[in-house]
Amino acid sequence: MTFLRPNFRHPEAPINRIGKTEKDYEGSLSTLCAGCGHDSISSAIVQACFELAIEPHRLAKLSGIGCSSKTPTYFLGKSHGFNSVHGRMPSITTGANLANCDLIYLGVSGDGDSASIGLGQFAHVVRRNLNMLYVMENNGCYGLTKGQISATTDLESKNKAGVVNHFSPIDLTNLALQLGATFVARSFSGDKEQLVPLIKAAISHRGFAFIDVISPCVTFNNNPGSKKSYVFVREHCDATATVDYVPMATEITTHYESGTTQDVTLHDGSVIRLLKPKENYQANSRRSALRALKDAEERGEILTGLLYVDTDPSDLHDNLQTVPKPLNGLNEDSLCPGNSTLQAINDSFR
Ligand SMILES: Cc1ncc(C[n+]2csc(CCOP(=O)(O)OP(=O)(O)O)c2C)c(N)n1
Ligand code: SF4
Repeated sequence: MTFLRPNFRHPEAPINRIGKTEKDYEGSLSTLCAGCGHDSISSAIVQACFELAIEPHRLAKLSGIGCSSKTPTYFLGKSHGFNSVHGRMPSITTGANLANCDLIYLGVSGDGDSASIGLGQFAHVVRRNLNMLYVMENNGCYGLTKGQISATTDLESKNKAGVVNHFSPIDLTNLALQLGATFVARSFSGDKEQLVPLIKAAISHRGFAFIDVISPCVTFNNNPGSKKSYVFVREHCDATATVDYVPMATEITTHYESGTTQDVTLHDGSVIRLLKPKENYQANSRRSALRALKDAEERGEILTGLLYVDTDPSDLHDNLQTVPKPLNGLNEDSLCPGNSTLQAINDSFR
């Protein structure tokens, strides 16, 4: 069996602004179970990066351990990659980002990786507002270790082995909002139309962007009684709005009836367009997002879409006032301030 993709390219495959086809954003052939939601997320990441015309060498993908954390092998084969230790993706990304602020950071994790062993790391990367996209591929179980219940398994949800969960789940979108996350969204692996614009907007956001993607595990948690099965999620999704992403410097030509859209302009000039937003939903209000999540939970629904965005946040580099250059690009002149400067610093302490 080979895990390499054939090199054939359709001669008329669409080409993006930098002359690349979607193929240039693919990775190795997936070894996940056929039908696994995680593969659909990889495909949405490929499409989003192709459409954003990202230079593959400008992106670094990082992950922890799990079926979800294996997926960076299956997309962006020409980008930088680091598969770390279970639950430790946030600290590895923090180190990489501080060393090189010029790359786009894309972290992939699972619900086990993020909400159990990695919960402490998750909390701190959120409050530091690290400039990254954090995708949690949420199947409500530990897929890689054969389907045990996880911390995001819904109350009274039953897995394939017949085990019913009696513990309160942890909702990481809710937690991220409370900890000060500056971009929070939820989506479903089976809804590429919603997921692709959310990924594009999250990559364009300067600061910590979190997307909780419900991603059914077909092997261990797709049975009747599971609240993370394809059928259950499809029947219980309720979106804050339909999302469209308009890149910077693109003329907005489509017109909608007034009151049916809400535009959110990000710091780089790109626009997240919310079509038919729910009544009174304000994507720039943390309070509105938390209330909407609680209301949806009480109705037994899963709230998806863009939940919250802060369009002008300060990220970790702003707060630490770091040099606006990758550390390996600093030369002796910038690293060594010279005797007179050192003398002045020493004198200031006398
Ligand atoms: C320190 C440590 N503890 C436990 C494990 C075993 N382990 C591997 S993956 C995993 C959980 C995976 O679940 P999740 O993050 O939800 O990913 P999924 O496989 O469901 O995509 C566990 C407990 C490990 N690899 N390392
Ligand atoms: S075990 Fe579940 S999560 Fe892992 S690859 Fe198979 S379907 Fe996906």
